[in-house]
Amino acid sequence: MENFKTTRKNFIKASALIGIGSLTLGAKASSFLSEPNLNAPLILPQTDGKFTLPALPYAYNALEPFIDAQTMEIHHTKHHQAYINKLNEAITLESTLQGKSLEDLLLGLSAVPEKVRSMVRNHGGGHWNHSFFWKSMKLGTQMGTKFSTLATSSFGSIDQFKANFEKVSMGVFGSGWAWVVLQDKQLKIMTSANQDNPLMDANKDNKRVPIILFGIDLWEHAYYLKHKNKRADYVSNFWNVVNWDEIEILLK
Ligand code: MN3
Repeated sequence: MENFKTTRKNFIKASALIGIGSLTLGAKASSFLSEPNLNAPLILPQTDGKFTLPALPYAYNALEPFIDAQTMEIHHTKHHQAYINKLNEAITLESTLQGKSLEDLLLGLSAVPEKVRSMVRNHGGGHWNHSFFWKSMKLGTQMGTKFSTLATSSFGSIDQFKANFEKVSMGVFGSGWAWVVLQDKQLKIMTSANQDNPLMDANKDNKRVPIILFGIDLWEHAYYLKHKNKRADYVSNFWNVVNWDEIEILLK
């Protein structure tokens, strides 16, 4: 297992560019990015042609009582590992993918050869989303001023922001994610089905790539052992485990 590698420096650069409203990625959709992208908050590289399971930055019981240790352990060692295994199968099947970071693969998804594209989408998305999700959680942090200022200007108040996020999360049908992103100097709430995420093909047509601040896994495997069918309880409890310190770093 290897540790997370963040692109803090790149992120600072991206945030500065967003600040003057001019961030677009120049990469062509038809080819993979040749440079690290400016605004992925997490870069997951291959090691010897394989992606590997990142260590959790805390113990399995670190998010108790809001997310239980058994859920965390199964989620990390079984579900997350399974996405990585399938993603590595895709890399084996298509040698042009070897050596690419996961962000490059996802940002240029439509350029991934078709025979493995859905594998990269589903399992590469699964690897990225879970790696980012683990980093987005920590017990006992407080919302910082950068985020609260943005939430107030974007949604009217913190309570309105939270209510919106919970409503959107409850509205995701089946399995998927809800995301909080910074785009055009505004906080936005986005959703994605399955293991899709806002990075996928975000460099296509020079679209402005949203900066992902955090997301919530809305698959039943993320909450069923503790909350059973009550997604609302899981979502309302999620505020207790958001890693606000990390979000302030992403907003610097
Ligand atoms: Mn999951």
